[in-house]
Amino acid sequence: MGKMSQDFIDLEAKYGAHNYHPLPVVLDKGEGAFVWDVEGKKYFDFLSAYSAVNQGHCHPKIVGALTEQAQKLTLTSRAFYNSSLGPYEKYITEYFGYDKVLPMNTGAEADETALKLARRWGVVKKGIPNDDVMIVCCSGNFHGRTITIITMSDDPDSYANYGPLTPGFIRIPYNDTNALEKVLEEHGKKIAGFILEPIQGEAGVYVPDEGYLKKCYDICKKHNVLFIADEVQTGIARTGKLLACDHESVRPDVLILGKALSGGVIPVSAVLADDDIMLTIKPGEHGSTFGGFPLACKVAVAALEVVKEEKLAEKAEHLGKIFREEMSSIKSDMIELVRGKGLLNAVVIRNKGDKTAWDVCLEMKEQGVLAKPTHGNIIRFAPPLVITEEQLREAMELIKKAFKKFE
Ligand code: IF1
Repeated sequence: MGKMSQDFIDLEAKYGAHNYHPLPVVLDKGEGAFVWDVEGKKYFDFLSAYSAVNQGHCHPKIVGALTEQAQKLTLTSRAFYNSSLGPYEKYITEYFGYDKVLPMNTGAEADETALKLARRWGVVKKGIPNDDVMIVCCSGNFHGRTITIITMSDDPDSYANYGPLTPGFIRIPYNDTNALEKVLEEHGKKIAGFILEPIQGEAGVYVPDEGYLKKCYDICKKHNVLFIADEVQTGIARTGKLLACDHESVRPDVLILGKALSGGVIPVSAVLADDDIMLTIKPGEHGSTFGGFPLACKVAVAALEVVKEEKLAEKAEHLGKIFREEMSSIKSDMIELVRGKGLLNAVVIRNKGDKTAWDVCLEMKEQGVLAKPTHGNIIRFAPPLVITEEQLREAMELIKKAFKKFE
């Protein structure tokens, strides 16, 4: 560990909350698929800030949009109209095929907004008594860190010892359409929505069975329940299609986006829905100071244009296949299985003696590839979608060298 890196780590330890346990590397610069630490060492970024930098670090077109708007008008609040929001709203609703967008900032805020929309629709449109309205969620979920969102979690690290949680949620097993059918048969009348990740990221890139999304969608329609897709991590081309739901041609009733909606430049999130749902929230009933601010509007348009111009979904599809083939060819007794879709992949690690996934990540760091374990033994591999095939193959060689160290 270089002295400069240690100095930065010490500063964070002394002055910052200890709510993370980062890999011991101090990043200072990013460009495309690469990041550099303060000592100038170059790494392949195989986390992409949890799929927020799909377009690559500091994409010139996105940064250009940011810097140009930043010198003109950054924030007006929604107390007034502005010349960026309407064009952005038109662009993104046509881009994803919905009547309306409600712009927010972080993924958690977008998830909270989706939950409020679903509950509001349930009460005013489905006629569910206000105090009875329920939302169904899935075990293994991750939708953010607010108190209502952690209510849905079954991970004690997320929900434990934060006091009383929010009523109104039923959790069922993920990837189990019978469980959804059963809960809607029994309680469907008071259920407004079913929220899920099309692929569970934090749970370790848990890809559900083929047809799961479509079956869930059909069951929801049968019971007049909104199908709410949290594509904060799986959206924006990450899984080889614009949205992970596109793999099964499922159109969510409520679509939640975040992360790469801004290319990782500033926090931008959004909820998309049609008028029947979106217009149940009236003026003054929801919002946010920065929601849809001019800077976000210009950055998000640029970020979405990059996805199309650079065919990032097609790239993710093609390169993801290469990644899983190459990863599966590594002869290592620490590799239990490889799974994923597009360039959202994970390797389940079998401990070897006292060596764990964390040690593999430390060794990959030495080789020049950055990734981090989730839930202890699963390493997520998610490079920026702008990585070239040549760069991917070069990174694979470094990953293979890292695993060889444990033979
Ligand atoms: C952290 C996890 C991933 C998300 C989905 C909503 C949100 C997230 C599907 C909330 C955010 C981030 C949070 C980040 C690490 C990362 C993460 F490990 F926390 F669980 F990706 F899996 N829906 N996920 O994945 O969006 O409010 O963060 O903008 O450090 O907590 P946010």
